[in-house]
Amino acid sequence: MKKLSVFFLLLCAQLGYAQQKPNIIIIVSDDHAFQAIGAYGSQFMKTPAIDRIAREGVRFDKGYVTNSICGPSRAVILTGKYSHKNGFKDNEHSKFDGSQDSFVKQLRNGGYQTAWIGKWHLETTPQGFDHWQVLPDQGQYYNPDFLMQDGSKKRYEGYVTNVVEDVAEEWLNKRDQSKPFCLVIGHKATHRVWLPDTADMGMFDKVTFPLPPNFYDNYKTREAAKVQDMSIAKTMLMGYDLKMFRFEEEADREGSVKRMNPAQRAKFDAYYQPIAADLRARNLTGNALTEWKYQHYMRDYLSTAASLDRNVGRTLDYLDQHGLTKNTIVIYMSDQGFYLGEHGWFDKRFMYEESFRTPMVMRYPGVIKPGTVSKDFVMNLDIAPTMLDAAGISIPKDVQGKSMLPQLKDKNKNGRKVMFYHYYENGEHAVSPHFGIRTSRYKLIRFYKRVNSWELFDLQKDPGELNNLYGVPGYEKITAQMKKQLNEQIANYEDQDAKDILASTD
Ligand code: SGN
Ligand code: CA
Repeated sequence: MKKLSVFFLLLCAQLGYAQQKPNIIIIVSDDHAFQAIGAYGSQFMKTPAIDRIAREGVRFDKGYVTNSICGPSRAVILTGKYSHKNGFKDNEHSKFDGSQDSFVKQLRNGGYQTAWIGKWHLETTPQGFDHWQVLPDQGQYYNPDFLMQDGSKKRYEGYVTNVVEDVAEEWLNKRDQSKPFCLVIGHKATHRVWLPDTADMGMFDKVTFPLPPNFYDNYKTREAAKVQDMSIAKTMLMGYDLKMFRFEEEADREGSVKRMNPAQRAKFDAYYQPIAADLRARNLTGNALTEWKYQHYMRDYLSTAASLDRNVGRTLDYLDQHGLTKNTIVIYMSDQGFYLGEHGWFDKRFMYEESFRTPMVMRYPGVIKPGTVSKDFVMNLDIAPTMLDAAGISIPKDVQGKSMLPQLKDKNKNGRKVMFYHYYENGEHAVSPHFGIRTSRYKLIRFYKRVNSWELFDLQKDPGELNNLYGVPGYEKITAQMKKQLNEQIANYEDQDAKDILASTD
């Protein structure tokens, strides 16, 4: 009898649990490299909060984006459609058409309470949310302004990553508790100019970081890589990026510094001024200067990431403290990957692994087994359908991504075999537009507009993507196979631009 009633209770709990729709929190950071995340094997720093999500859920080792840049990636996350379908192709000319469908609108129609807080960066203001409060454009690290839903602007005192988390928790506190919720938390960190919280300045000063093996890439055989303008040596600025000002006059002119209150500014000066003085005294040039820039870049970048992880931890703590952990899906991801000196670069955009791939971890108690490591190809394109699937809402036919849940629930189910990528912007950082595909072993890229060329890589033999095999004797067969698959992908996703480019040239 006793046994029976325990069984009955368990059954009821199970049924009740199954009927309740899961809450959803998606944390989207900016330019956060997987090379800087403990769960991804980082040697550089610890990220206990992101690692906790991975440990209690799944770490996607092959998470990718369809177009490696901020606004376009967010538009893909929202719509589950490629840039040519959702209309937001690049950061320079696109404006997001908020009247189109999004997974958040679908969730809202399905009874969810929805909010987007923090970095948004889609030019038009959000549509279809119960609540939003977003940073204008890229936002500011110190004392950020927010665009409010009523059209006003509100300035918050403090460091942006903490403030975004504060605002997100404020919304969680006042939400309607009778409904499930979907909250997107958009972080500015770790975007250029990698300005850390004053509390974290200097935390990596004692560390000397190893140079990536391809730091001194000569870009031989890769024309587009040669003409880019995103190198640590040439593009990274001493003042703007690395805060090596002549403090008396220059720092006051810099927007990000000018905003600081006197207490913040005093800490900023106390940290950066002696470093700038020391650097001046050393008179470095050539590779010595480039390597100094790399070390200083890494210190700023990782210190900025420390606050990001701490605030992800605050979100997880909030869920624990409010009894929400069990019934809330948590996703942590970046809008794309980032170069931490690989190929001599910072920034993103290229279809090479460091920027094409993005960190992505997900916790879904009761559905995803803790400690799962996924090696399936998944993309930011899949977030929208996955969330609809989790909420039991049917996925609209025109959504191009696929729910990740079937393969997470059943090891025998596989995801896609080929990934299609298309990057459009042809401006800042001089990265030529390109599209291409990646299979488990090979990558084929077609550059156009700025540079007209093909690249083929054997990722098994050349994971650093240094050796372009396109046109190399012996690779005809694989090239033909890859081109065939590229055409299939283009047809499948109905990318007319890519189709026209291939039709008009070889
Ligand atoms: C700014 C940055 C670029 C960066 C783009 C895109 N320049 O233009 O370095 O690549 O944003 O960033 S900056 O001088 O303003 O920092 S993204 O976040 O939208 O992808
Ligand atoms: Ca970005």
